[in-house]
Amino acid sequence: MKRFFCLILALLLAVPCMALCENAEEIETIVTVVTAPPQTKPERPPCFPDPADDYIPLPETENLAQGKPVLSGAHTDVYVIKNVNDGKTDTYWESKGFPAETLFDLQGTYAVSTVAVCLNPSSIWEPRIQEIAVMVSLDGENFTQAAAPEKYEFDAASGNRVRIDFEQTQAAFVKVIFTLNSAARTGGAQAAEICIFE
Ligand SMILES: [Ca+2]
Repeated sequence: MKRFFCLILALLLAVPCMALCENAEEIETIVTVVTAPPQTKPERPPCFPDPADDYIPLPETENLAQGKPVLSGAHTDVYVIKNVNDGKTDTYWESKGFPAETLFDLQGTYAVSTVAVCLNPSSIWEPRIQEIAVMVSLDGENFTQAAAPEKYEFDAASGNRVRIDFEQTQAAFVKVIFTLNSAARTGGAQAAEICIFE
């Protein structure tokens, strides 16, 4: 009798196992292994154009402003000056009123020729105009004008960035001076990043 129950138990266990084995064989016969082509960098299909293709291009040389000492006057709310050269466009500086100056110590003398002012490239930042000038100095006390005040248009379609090119000049200190921001709901200048290039 004991042998009979053992036989029944063995059959009960064997039947599902056989069914699984059969399924496993079936699955094995329909799986096709596809090997992905070699890819060493992110690639975008042609049907998905990159919005950054329409951004105002910036020099590919080192951004001399990033991480360097920078000073400004009063800021609005939590939008402190250290946000202006931390390398991130999702953090920004906002002055309290005008004129608003940022003063960069480049910690060395460079032949600078371009300043870029960037806002967050997201389209939730509506188009605006800011008036900006650039002054340079070798000693941090005596400044000369490199770029006269001019109105620049920020638009998400072109990356919410502007580029100020001027005659190449030796500078150890750079002032970027804001005198207007047309955006509603703000009483000061705004910049997510200010970049300085040779
Ligand atoms: Ca930033």
